[in-house]
Amino acid sequence: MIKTNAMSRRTMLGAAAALGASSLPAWAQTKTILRISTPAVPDDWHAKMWTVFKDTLEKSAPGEFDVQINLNGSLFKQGTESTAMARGNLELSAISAFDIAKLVPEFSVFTAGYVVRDPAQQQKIFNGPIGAELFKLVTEKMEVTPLATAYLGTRQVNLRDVRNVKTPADLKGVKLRMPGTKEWLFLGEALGATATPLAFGEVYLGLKTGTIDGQDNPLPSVRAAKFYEVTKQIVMTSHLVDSLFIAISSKSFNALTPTQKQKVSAAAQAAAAYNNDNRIKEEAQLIEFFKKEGLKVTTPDVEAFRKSVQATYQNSDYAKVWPKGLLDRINATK
Ligand code: KDO
Repeated sequence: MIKTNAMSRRTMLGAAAALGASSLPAWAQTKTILRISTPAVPDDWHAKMWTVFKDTLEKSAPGEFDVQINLNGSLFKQGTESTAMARGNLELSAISAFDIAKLVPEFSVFTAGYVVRDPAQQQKIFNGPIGAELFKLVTEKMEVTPLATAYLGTRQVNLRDVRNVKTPADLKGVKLRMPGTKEWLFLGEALGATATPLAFGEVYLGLKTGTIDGQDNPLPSVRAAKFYEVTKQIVMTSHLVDSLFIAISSKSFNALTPTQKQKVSAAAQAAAAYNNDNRIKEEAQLIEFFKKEGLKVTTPDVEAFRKSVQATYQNSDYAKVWPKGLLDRINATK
């Protein structure tokens, strides 16, 4: 973890203990830098939530932290944040189930389409015993500590040209952009499309120029990243109730005092709650917005998508590493 002056941590802690942190002379004041990296665009809720994190922490622990927010993937490329945190090159990010599944295969159950039902169930799953068990594995295997679960939204298919899409067969041959890991590409193929890897920051141009035929993202991100300007249709497949886990490098977290740990966790919870409330509210209103913008919003045969996607996952190697009974426990979470 980075400190703003050269004084060693041990000396600082000794001095702080002797004097009480607030009575340290100005020259000895040090702030713990918390660098955040996210591919989120500024206008999306999971970008704005970091300001809530920063403000909450400034209020609860004045002068103790220097929170630095880096949006648009400007500090670390999308998908590289977990490794950066494990190495201690980055303090915080919001990582996906897909990022986690690369190192914790059990977690891939949450990359599968049509597993989590809605945002309320998502919160119950991750704030209950299932979350506790799986986050323990994350901390052990990834050297990052999950602090809160944010709802990224429910993913929908967004196409450049209008198409009659009722079942996965109707997406045959559609070059559907997915983030560039095999777990994401598998989801795109499970939807019936030809999955094409591309970083989030390149999607707008890809849609504009036609190097891809479509992309999938929750409606608030389609609005915030302005994908509606370069697409003509949204197919309401609702294939993934997506999550992002606010996580901190374990090295950084373990260097904090117990009180600081509690304050950082509380700030992460506040950030997630802000994101979740606003995103859920906006998600309910966006269909009208997109229609006004001239997009066709269509509803496919969601049951046909559900059946086909679920079967694809059940017959895959992913399902083989899902802990016995986990899917039943998820389904039983109400
Ligand atoms: C995306 O690239 O489609 C995705 O929605 C994947 C998420 O896991 C997350 O990285 C998100 O992009 C970014 O935060 C940008 O919104």
